[in-house]
Amino acid sequence: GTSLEPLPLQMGDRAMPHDPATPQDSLAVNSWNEWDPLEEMIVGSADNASFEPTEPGSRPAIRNRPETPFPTGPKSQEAVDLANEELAGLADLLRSQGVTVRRPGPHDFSAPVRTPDFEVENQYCAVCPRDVMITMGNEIIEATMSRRARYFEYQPYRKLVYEYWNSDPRVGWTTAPKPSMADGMYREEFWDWPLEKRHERMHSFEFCVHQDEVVFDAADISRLGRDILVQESMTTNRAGVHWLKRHLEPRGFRVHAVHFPLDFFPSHIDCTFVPVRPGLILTNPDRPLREGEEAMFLRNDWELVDVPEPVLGNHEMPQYCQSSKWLSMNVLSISPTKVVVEEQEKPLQDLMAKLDFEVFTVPFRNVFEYGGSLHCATWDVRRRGTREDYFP
Ligand code: DAV
Repeated sequence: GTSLEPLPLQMGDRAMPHDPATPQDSLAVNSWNEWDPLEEMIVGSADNASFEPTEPGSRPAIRNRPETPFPTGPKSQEAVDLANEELAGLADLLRSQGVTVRRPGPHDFSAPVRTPDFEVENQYCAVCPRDVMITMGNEIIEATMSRRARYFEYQPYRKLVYEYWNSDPRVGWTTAPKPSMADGMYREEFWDWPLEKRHERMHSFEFCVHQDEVVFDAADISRLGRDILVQESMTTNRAGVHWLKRHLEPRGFRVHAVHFPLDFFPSHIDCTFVPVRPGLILTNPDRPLREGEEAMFLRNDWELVDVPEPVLGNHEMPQYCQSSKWLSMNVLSISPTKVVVEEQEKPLQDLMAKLDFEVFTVPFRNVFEYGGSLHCATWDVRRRGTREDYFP
């Protein structure tokens, strides 16, 4: 009978960009890179945020006062309100540019998490959808995440995901396999390595997570059409890169692991290597790409441009912020000609203007203590455009 014949539909056939019968642009979920004209965006929320707990994958510390214990439990209402005001400002700016803005649903981040393998006293926040959610063409992928407090961070986005998924049978939805996050998944001594040891080991790309289980945060991924970059980091291991390769390559993508050996605490690619339009990537002068990995860009005449020194030094960042001063380069593209830069980052604004961008600014420094800036605090669900091959 016909039921035993192989299915004619290949995995990669769903809404493939070069099938003229399928106009991708009209799908509810469609985003193939970091810069195409933005149509629909999720902007994070600081509602019910808590301080990130100390756990094997994370050792939060107060800036300039590492001996003082890091606060625990819910953030103050004042800190939540200040961040929410800036997130609302970004949402307003995007709306003024014709973008549909959606927000995460409510979630009690002060609640503990207990699984068969671990227990953690509270969760974190929904300020940075970028860390957990990613649109890969017409498919939504939920990352495994790398930290216990973030195990259930997909939940505030589920209502939106169901809505997109129900709205169109061509919209894909995949959740990556959840790692155990048991003690054995982590290399706890990583946190105590002296600087010399980090320096010695900088080409081994071994951080606080072992290689046995699949681990990745979505924010270690950068999308350039057919080509997908994945940074090996504290939050993404080689098994994570392999899972992404095996999931995405049958769907017509090419996955490239990338490395920045001088970053001794790498986490998330979007303060390090930031594509802003076809042919142009903003680079971090402190974190050069591993030798050889720039070849695909140079071969295709892409320009790598170092950003200027951030306005704030590392010691001047907000006291509870665990990210580096390079949040300055965490810019958000509205289109290949329009970019949003943090209000006080004048040197970077000037560079972007010189590179022919129309530069928009919003204040965002009260969001920094939640671990991100403009790119981190967003998740693009729809950008007008199709999958292009920029690296033939
Ligand atoms: O350079 O400190 C911060 C990115 C957080 N989402 C950095 C990475």
